[in-house]
Amino acid sequence: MKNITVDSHPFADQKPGTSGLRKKVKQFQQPHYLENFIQSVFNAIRGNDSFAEKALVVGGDGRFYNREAIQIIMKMALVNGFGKLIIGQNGLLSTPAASAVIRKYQAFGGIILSASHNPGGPDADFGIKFNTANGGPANEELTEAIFQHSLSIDRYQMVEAEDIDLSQIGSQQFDKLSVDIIDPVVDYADLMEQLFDFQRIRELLTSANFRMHFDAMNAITGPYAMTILEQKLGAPAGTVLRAEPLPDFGGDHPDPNLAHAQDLHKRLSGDHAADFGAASDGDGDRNMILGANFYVTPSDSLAVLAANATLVPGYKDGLAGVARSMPTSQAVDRVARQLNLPCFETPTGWKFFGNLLDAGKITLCGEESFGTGSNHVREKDGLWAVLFWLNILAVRGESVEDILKQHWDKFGRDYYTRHDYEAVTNDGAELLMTALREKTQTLAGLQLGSYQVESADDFAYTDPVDESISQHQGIRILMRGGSRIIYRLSGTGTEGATLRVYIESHETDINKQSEDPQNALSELIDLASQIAKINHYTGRNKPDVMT
Ligand code: VG1
Ligand code: CO
Repeated sequence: MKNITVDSHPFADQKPGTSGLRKKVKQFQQPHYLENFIQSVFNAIRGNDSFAEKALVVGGDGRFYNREAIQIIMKMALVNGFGKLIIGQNGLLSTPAASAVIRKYQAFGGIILSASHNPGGPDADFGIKFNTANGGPANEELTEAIFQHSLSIDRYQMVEAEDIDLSQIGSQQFDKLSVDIIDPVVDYADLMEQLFDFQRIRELLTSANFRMHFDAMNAITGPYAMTILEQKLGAPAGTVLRAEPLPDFGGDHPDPNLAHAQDLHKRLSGDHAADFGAASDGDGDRNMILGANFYVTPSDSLAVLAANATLVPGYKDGLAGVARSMPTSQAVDRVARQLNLPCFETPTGWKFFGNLLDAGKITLCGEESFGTGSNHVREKDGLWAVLFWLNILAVRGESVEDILKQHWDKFGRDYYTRHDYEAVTNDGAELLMTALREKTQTLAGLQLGSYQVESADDFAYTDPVDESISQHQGIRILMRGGSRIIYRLSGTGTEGATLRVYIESHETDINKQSEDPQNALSELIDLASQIAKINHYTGRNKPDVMT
């Protein structure tokens, strides 16, 4: 084994986005690209004295290039002074499990290899992110420091050595570095068992009149769902669909929405529909919830979990507070108001919940993008949300649809949709946002069709814990009565730009709560494209994806 220092040169594009650095696999495979980024991470976190004593957790969602990347990271960690690595068997760890493992073993932090819901394979996407000791994504200050290091890096260090075999659980020594290979599921499954009433969920899942399906989308949650749902909770064999993690996710997008989970959707449709359906994404942090012939928006899901939290053992004493990302619908705000709980509105991206969770200001939080989580880890957690729902269903003994309808009856329904315009030109997208930003100054008070603009701005967030400020987090057009139109550009894409338009409106009339959201929101949808001149700037006259 020989230590080497490799001369390198900076790449200008290693700025982490909403959730780490995401690029095409081909880009990561260029000489020095991955190594530069890892060295930049190590350079940014060096100086912390626990570097050598504490462990670094490493794992990923199993996508193409996961194995190669882990070997490189190990060889770099050794020379960079780490004393111990904790690695999921075969290099696998879901994002929420990585967070749980970092916390449980009081690790220094972790490196998660994933591009989440983006497709995988030699021509698709790869990603890396660094999580800190609380188990959560690095904050903006740290990701910026990593980026700055990447702009000036001229060398990195590693050993020349054979690859390590990651297939056997146990400890081994890699020169001075001890490497613990752990079962990727056990610690996570234990944590779930502490939070939820497994006995009651087991009764539900084994009863003759309840049927569920979970679509793991050929991604990382397969082994977790098999262990927890089928083995521990007794769900019938075949409950988990597409359970084997594949490096290319079977060629599909591991993105839990109706378009990408068609088989699941079919099983939840029609006269013979199953009672409950759920899916998770590539790295296991997202969730989609379905009832028989019924789709639950992620924003509503968060609100229902908050309203029913005390039915679940892990939350039986109530919630400290809740938070949602700015574009997420205001459904949870209504629950918070009723329960007299603090409710926070953060920018998009899980990293913004970290301080609120660490400070004990919130217990539950979520995003419209199929993300829900709590203070049990510092990432959003797909299977956790599924178990939360199952626990509620087991206690209430009602259907998903009935639970939602009662919820809307009590709080009103927040009609909600997100329209994505994918892979538009960067220039067009930037011009559109710049023009909108200017326009916000003239919109207040205007009557637009049946809506009157109350205020418009570019969302800025001051973190209530450390008072750091994050600007330019999305254009908000707020109407009288609470309807909203929001625009922002995605920070996770790898091709051109993606414009996201979020549209919502509150309906308290119980007789008007069963419409298709696209119809209920049609006037606002039209307004949204006129105000931003979407066709003019992007050349598109309809979105690529509507959720
Ligand atoms: C998207 C979602 C955001 C989420 C992020 C990471 O970001 O909108 O809510 O936190 O993905 O999720 P963007 O910048 O593309 O809108 V995941 O499951 O990719 O870790
Ligand atoms: Co994800």
